[in-house]
Amino acid sequence: MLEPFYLLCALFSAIFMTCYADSSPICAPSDCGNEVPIKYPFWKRSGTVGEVCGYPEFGLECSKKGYPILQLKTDTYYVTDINYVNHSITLVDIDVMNDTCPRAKNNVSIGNIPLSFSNLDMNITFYFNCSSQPSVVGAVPIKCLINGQGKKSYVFEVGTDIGRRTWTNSCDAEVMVAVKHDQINSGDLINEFGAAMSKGFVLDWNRAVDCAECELSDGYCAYNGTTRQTMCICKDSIIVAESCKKAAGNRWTRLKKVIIGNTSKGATTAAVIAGLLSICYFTYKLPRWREKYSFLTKGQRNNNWLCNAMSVTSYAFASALLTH
Ligand SMILES: *[C@@H]1O[C@H](CO)[C@@H](O)[C@H](O)[C@H]1NC(C)=O
Ligand SMILES: *[C@@H]1O[C@H](CO)[C@@H](O)[C@H](O)[C@H]1NC(C)=O
Ligand SMILES: *[C@@H]1O[C@H](CO)[C@@H](O)[C@H](O)[C@H]1NC(C)=O
Ligand SMILES: *[C@@H]1O[C@H](CO)[C@@H](O)[C@H](O)[C@H]1NC(C)=O
Ligand SMILES: *[C@@H]1O[C@H](CO)[C@@H](O)[C@H](O)[C@H]1NC(C)=O
Ligand SMILES: *[C@@H]1O[C@H](CO)[C@@H](O)[C@H](O)[C@H]1NC(C)=O
Ligand SMILES: CC(=O)N[C@H]1CO[C@H](CO)[C@@H](O)[C@@H]1O
Repeated sequence: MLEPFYLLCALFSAIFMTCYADSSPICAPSDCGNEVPIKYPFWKRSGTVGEVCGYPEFGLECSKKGYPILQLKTDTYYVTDINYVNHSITLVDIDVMNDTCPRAKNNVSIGNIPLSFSNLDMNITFYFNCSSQPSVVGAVPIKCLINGQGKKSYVFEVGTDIGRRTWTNSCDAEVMVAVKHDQINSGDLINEFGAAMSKGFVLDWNRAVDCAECELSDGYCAYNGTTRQTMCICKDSIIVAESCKKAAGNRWTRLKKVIIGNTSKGATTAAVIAGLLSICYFTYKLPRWREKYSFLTKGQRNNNWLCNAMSVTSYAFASALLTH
């Protein structure tokens, strides 16, 4: 008496995992332990081997404190927010977070990846350890950065550093960083830059050129870590080269991938067969249950060629088993 029930339970989970799953498990959301969700097109680097679901450059490491970390061309940043509605991420330079008098080391630079500065940002330029005081009216040194030899440092909103060449010549280093302009409320940059840098800046992400066709066909862009080739993962976990719309051909290669998936071949195949058996059991042996659970077999069966075909072919097999 218990046996059919075991069977049915196993079956139902199996069906949902194979036929009715609406996204690939390798595109599953993740996080680093804090409240920043990591979802497509971002992905978590740790523990990822082989295929990657997302944009190659959008892989995030996890810090010990639970922040996702993004490596840009010139520096490393904590990701403190990812806005999946507006397609923007907030980054804070790892070296400056919670530092009241931070000393930026590197120019901010995005490099050749599908990110761009948000219009929430402004750029500020630091001139560090200036030996002579350039003769610019109103230039006030940053108090907390005056060093032992009396060298002074200055900060300006980019474009307001009058006499730039003078500064460049008399200072040891020039560094430009981005902050959010709403963090510089009173225009008092000298006192507010520390807090502003701890709040970071915002980048918008754009659709990766290589991924356009895939995403427009409702797929997830992915790439093969070994060959570095882009691929497209469709909603039913099937992997195609470019577009899910073009994938109508070679059904059988795709079917093979669904069944074998990422689990062991034997177990999955067994689960699939079990799942199909349970469909048959419900549909043909228990009319009352069939009515109750008709939502399982009606719409979805019709719009999923794969499951539909598999159920039908296995019906003969199943009824043979059940009538014995
Ligand atoms: C997206 O941006 C708009 C305009 O900048 C803003 O009003 C909205 O709140 C943002 N959405 C979210 C979810 O942050
Ligand atoms: C910065 O300070 C905030 C608030 O105190 C804290 O939650 C966060 O973990 C700190 N970040 C780092 C990197 O220390
Ligand atoms: C930052 O960029 C400026 C000019 O764009 C350059 O002169 C300076 O050396 C750079 N600073 C660092 C730390 O690379
Ligand atoms: C800040 O600098 C970057 C890189 O030079 C530039 O692309 C961006 O447009 C600048 N942002 C503003 C608000 O000027
Ligand atoms: C500026 O001076 C401070 C203190 O002497 C030193 O730690 C720092 O490395 C100097 N910065 C540059 C860019 O030379
Ligand atoms: C990724 O590339 C390797 C090496 O060519 C290949 O063996 C593997 O099957 C590829 N993975 C996918 C999902 O195409
Ligand atoms: C058979 C196979 O490739 N199994 C892998 C499935 O994915 C996990 C991680 O998500 C790997 O640890 C397995 O090796």
